[in-house]
Amino acid sequence: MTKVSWSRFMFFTMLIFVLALAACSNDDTSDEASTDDSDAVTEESADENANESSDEDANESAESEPKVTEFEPAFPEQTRAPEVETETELDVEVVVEGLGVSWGMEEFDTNRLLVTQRDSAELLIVNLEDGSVSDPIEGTPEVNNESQGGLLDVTIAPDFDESRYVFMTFSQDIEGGTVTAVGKGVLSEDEASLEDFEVIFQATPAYDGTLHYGGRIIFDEDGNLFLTTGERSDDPIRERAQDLDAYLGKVIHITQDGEAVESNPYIEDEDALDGIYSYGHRNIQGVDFNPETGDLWIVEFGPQAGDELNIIEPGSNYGWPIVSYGIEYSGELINDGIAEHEAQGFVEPVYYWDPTSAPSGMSFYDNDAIPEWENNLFIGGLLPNYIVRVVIENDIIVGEERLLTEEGERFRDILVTEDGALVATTDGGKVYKITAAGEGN
Ligand SMILES: [Ca+2]
Repeated sequence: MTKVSWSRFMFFTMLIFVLALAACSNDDTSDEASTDDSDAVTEESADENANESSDEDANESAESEPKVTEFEPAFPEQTRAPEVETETELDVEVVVEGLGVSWGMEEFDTNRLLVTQRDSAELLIVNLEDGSVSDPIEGTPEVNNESQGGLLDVTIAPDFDESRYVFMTFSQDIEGGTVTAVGKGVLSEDEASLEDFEVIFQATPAYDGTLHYGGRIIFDEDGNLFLTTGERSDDPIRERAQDLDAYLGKVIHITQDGEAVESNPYIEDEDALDGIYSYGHRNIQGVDFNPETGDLWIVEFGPQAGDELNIIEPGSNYGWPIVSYGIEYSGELINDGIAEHEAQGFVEPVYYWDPTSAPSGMSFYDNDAIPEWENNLFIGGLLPNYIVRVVIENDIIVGEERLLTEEGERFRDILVTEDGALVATTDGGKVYKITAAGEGN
């Protein structure tokens, strides 16, 4: 054997060794993440990974965990923004504990919140000043409360002071399975019941599953509702996120009677559903208007990694499940394993998380009580358990912070009160109130 061929032999031996190592590490990843396709399992997997750390990842981003995927962002600020830290001293108060999964809330009267209970389908009134909780309000709808279903979001009509209309979303049993539904009722003067509750919209088609209902609602300045849905998770139903004849995986724009808004992008298209506003979404559980630009922002729970923050444009396609910055829970690539959106004709997310931030409800801080927070975005994280604070300049994410990381709570919904308190509800049944120190009461 000549010297040259011996070195070639060694080269190929080493190559095989390295490839074998790479294959093993991929297998480790898929073993940890496999077994089921529910978010609960993803979240557990994220937890298992939480104790690993990587020196090569030690940078200035708020994310200290290694990436799950090998994807690169489309632009540098699209992920892992520099870490920022709140300088204002904060009071963090648990106002209420002992509730169930508190999925949605709305401040309907100064420092008094309507709070939904996902599993028991109860609607409660929480008083932020004295910590009192009302008896369940009568007249809430029947729900399917299996797995991720139940009573979801709640909001009030823009003219609530006169009409007393309360709008709620929930998962509803209908023929063929379950749907995300929107209903409304009138809150009685004694606040003890919702009267004349009626369903105004169902995000059809029904599907025989209990995952990915989306379910956030928010009013626009014209008094119409934006509703977010999920794509029902399973393969192949999730592909319906791309179809304009299904309300799955969509942002939907409807009137208070559940009719499509006249200016909707597909109102003239006979093959598309009139209520659709944007499509190609996975499971949108957070929505708010950016107070600086007036744009509608949403956060969608990704697969394994690939949670996205998106600015919603009417008639646009956000790519799921064709492209994603995440991977399957099994560790396999999604579709053709393409992450970049724009080159494929889809809207790039403003920002994404790898590994997951498990995003749920969100709210912009449209208040000046904590000046350094003004116009920042706060997002509840389910697991990892923290509240994400995002600093935005010209629609670019320039900073990220994780708050309440030591509480061990799954943060389900976020709200900013008229007084500027940041309120967070949790799956563990707590209501947190965060204020500048000394200004809580
Ligand atoms: Ca996307």
